[in-house]
Amino acid sequence: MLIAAAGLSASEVDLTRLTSVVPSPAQLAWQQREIEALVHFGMNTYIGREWGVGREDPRQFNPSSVDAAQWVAAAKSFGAQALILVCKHHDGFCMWPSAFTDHSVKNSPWRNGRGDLVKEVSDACRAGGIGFGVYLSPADLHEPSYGHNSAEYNDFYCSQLDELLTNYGEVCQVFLDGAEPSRYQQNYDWQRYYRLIRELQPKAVISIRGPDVRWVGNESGVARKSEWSVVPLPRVKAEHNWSNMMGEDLGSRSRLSNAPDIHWYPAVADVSLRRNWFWRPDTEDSIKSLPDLLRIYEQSVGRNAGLQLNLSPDQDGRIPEPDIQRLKEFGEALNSLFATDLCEAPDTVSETDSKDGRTSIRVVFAHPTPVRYVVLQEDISRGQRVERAVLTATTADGREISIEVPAIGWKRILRCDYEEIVHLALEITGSRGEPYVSLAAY
Ligand code: FUL
Repeated sequence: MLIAAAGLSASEVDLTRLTSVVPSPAQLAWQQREIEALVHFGMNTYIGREWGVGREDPRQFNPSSVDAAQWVAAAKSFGAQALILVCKHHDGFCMWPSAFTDHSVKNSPWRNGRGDLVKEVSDACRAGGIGFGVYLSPADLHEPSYGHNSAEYNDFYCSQLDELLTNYGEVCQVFLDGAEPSRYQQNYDWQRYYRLIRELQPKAVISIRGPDVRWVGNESGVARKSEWSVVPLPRVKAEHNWSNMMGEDLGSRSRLSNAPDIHWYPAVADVSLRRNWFWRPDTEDSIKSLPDLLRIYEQSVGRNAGLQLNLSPDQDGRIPEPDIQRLKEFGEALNSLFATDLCEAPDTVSETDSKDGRTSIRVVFAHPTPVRYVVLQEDISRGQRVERAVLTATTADGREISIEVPAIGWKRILRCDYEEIVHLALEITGSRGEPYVSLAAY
């Protein structure tokens, strides 16, 4: 249910300035996807390292049974709506036959040197009806110009971007990783990269070291308690290289009030299903448990961030069976936990109310009802507005249980685990203008 309340009075800050910052169409589409799969598979899968050094022999890459359709099915089984493929990691080994380097699948025995993983995976994503994204590591330890001749390397990097963004159909995300595995200093021409990406794939978001989606700041899949999508950038836009933001408070009203330049810049939380990003032998015991995955979902998607869950195909090129099983359990759990909104039951009465600048939503159940989750959402096409709210549940025997809600954004999932509830009330006590909020209970 949507509520549109009477306007709240503006205080010391110009609230319209804060609420006028809204997502671009590509950012909105990205946020609506909620869950994405990331896939790390490459030279590192064969050498037992997370970061290769760039001098590996391409002949080591020789999977016997790469199965992109299996990867896409695994991604879909837990609700991922896009798959982001590591096309090149920091070691520079390309998973497509790039014309600009010899360090690629074309010099491996895989498919007799005629393989193109980017093609196989992008085709499989299209066939499976999910988005396809590319991770092209800005750092490249194989390429001689990297860190030695910045201008030359920038040309090289743009040529590779051009290949990936021209030859494989629509791309929904370009993931520009932030790691710097070398002591040499490469001066990346970020503005040139962004211009090229915008020109070739206008619907793609540019994430991590890009202007559209920021890294949440950890690799555990956990967002901040208040995750703001409107944030100040430390320098003027033209100069800023959109570095990661690590502080705890990125977008409170006081942080924004003196900032000259504020942007819609939502967070993505990435995490691997296993301990490592790339497959390693003997790591089956590190596959996250179902309760771990549900907690990660609650603390990422449920805290106004996107979730990117990484899958690690093994040396055969398949995602191992125990991983497949766990992903399926995760997807089934999400489907069943969030299947039916209790507020939609025919005998449930819901109403919204606005008095003295305060907005509330009330839900009265016809019978005492167990409520495991309450899910709040803002209509983010009108910006992120709610700063504070309180959810109060009344039990069948008249007790009241309250939860403080710090921020909402795209989605706030509150884990309640209430047994017998007759009444739920959400009171919005702080907002940057009229709140547009929906409430669902499961
Ligand atoms: C990091 C990289 O260094 C890791 O290897 C991995 O690719 C992760 C997603 O991003 O910065």
